[in-house]
Amino acid sequence: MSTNIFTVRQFLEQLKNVHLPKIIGSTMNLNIVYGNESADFDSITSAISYAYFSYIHHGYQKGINPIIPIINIPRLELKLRKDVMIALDKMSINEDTLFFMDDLDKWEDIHKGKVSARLVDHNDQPKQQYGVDKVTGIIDHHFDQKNFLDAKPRIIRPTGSCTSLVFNYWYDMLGKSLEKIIDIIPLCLGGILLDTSNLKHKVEDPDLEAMAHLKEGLIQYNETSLSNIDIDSYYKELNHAKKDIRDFSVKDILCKDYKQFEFKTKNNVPIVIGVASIVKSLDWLYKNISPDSSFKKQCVEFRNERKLTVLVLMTKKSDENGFKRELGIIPDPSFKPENVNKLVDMITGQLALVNDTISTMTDTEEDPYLVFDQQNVQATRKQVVPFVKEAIEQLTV
Ligand SMILES: [Mn+2]
Repeated sequence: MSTNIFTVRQFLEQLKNVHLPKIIGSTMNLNIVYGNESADFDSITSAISYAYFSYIHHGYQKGINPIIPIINIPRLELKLRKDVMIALDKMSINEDTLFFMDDLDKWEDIHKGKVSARLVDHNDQPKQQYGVDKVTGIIDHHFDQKNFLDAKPRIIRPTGSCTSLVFNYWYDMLGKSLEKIIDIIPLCLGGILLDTSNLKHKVEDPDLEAMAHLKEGLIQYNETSLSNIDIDSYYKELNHAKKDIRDFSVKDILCKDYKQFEFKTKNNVPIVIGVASIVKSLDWLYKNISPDSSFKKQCVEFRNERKLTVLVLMTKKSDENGFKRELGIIPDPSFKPENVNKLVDMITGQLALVNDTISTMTDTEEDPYLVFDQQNVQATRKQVVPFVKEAIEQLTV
């Protein structure tokens, strides 16, 4: 076993201590890579591994201007991702070693006009506040929005996890050798395992390909810390941590896996939709986190704080009766009930929504709170959001 492995932690420390001081306050470009705003395991892994692989590929000894991986949530929210914390801990990386939105906010002032981004796990136009001037690379597994057609690489195709695509791309670039990159195996492995439920769902060829190399790495380097990793128990450990929200506040739960979108109606009125993916059912939340009336009230507060037209909750439940999803819709009173009904009508077929319970908050009578069973259990946020977008674009409000 070679002893001169350049670890992910060493890479991050080098960025912080050696490279960033040279970049900040200079005329150099700020090169960043970031995942989608849910900042889930896959997004975080894709960003860190892209930057790490690129650094190794370009030869860090030659004083290159490296790519900085940005986790696009506030630093304080990382702890809500317990699955990520476990994998980082295996690599002796703590939150102080990483870079977040808060950091980008500080540097961006200095770097106006010089921020060059690679996008992983999404291919959207960068939000204005990120200060990105150009996008020079994309690796993603969401619907191709045909942005940045001259980006290199530009790899967009369906897979279980985006991590697989990032890994495969760089594995080839690095001459199909694991030797220099074995330290990042726990992170890449975790990304693929979580997004494919331990290779049981949504598995595509690139996932299998990446997995085969990662497994090879586990066997080949079994004298390192990797020897402790048993794939099945690692998956169970991560999956359990991901779903462990017992000590969270309502706001934590809404923030943990959240995305926000703005769509325009047919008559060009902007509609802001926030979609919170939640790993438990509403009944579980009412019982374990907050009784329903206060849960609902806090959802309304969240909707108001973020100035949303509609807050959407997507919940999950798995028991002896199988797997279930619920869809909660909490519109702002400014979004009239007849428009809410039209919106719901338009997505009901695609999502097979049934059993709606329309309840109204006790002391904020104007805030309706609609809950449906979503019988199309295959539809995750990746499918639900395009349906909602399509419906909104047909509305005249
Ligand atoms: Mn992803």
